[in-house]
Amino acid sequence: MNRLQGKRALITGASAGIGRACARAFASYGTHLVLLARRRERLEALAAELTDAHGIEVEIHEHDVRDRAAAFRLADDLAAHGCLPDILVNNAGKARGLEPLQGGDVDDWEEMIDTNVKGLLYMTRAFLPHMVERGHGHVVNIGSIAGRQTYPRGNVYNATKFAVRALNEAMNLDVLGTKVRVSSVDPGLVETEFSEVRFHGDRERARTVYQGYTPLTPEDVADAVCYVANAPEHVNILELLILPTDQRNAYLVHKEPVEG
Ligand code: 8X3
Repeated sequence: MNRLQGKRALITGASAGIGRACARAFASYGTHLVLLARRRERLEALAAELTDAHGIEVEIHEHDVRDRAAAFRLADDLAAHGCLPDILVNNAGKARGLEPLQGGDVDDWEEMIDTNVKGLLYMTRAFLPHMVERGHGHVVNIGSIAGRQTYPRGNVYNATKFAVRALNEAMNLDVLGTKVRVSSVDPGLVETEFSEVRFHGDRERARTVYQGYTPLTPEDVADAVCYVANAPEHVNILELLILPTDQRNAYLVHKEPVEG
């Protein structure tokens, strides 16, 4: 059953990877979209594609989730023109670096904490009150297996995703008594730009992360997000952990040797 048709979903980090796949998946259900990312040209192309294919309303905003004031301005703006989202997908997030903590780059840490934790908080603080006031809404946080188990050199990235898990739990406690739902979709290894960003643009190194086994695709994760969002209103899926079959925990991955 399609319970997503005619609803409106706001997705952060929508220009690529899991965010873009979520935009396409929601569009296929007939969900109107508010798409946010820093790369406007990519959003323009995506919006054109989805409007043509599905006849939905798509608005795009060049937006950096680290910009605290921008989150509140956007919420006011969307409220003013009647486009508040029914579903907020807190997807924007990143890993920077894979160094032992004692050798970590503090700028990398700041970027991860600002984006993955503070960015998610700003967006949630801006939009959750509207959901509570309207008596419905759904926040879907994109967590990670890295928020359930640390792995060597994951340190600060792990900490940010542990924070997302804690906040997902906390938001659930704090909206008790309302119909607002809060869920976390926690993927394992997904082939996206994630590793290229983590390795500061080193494509070769990034490629090896996904070699010798079949990682998740962004579409696999988007399916899970839509499943969670499409549940009947009395059903709140608090957490959904999704891993490739070749991965069984944060660091146990079965890889076949790669030729060459
Ligand atoms: C991304 C998954 O295992 O690369 O959050 O940290 S992992």
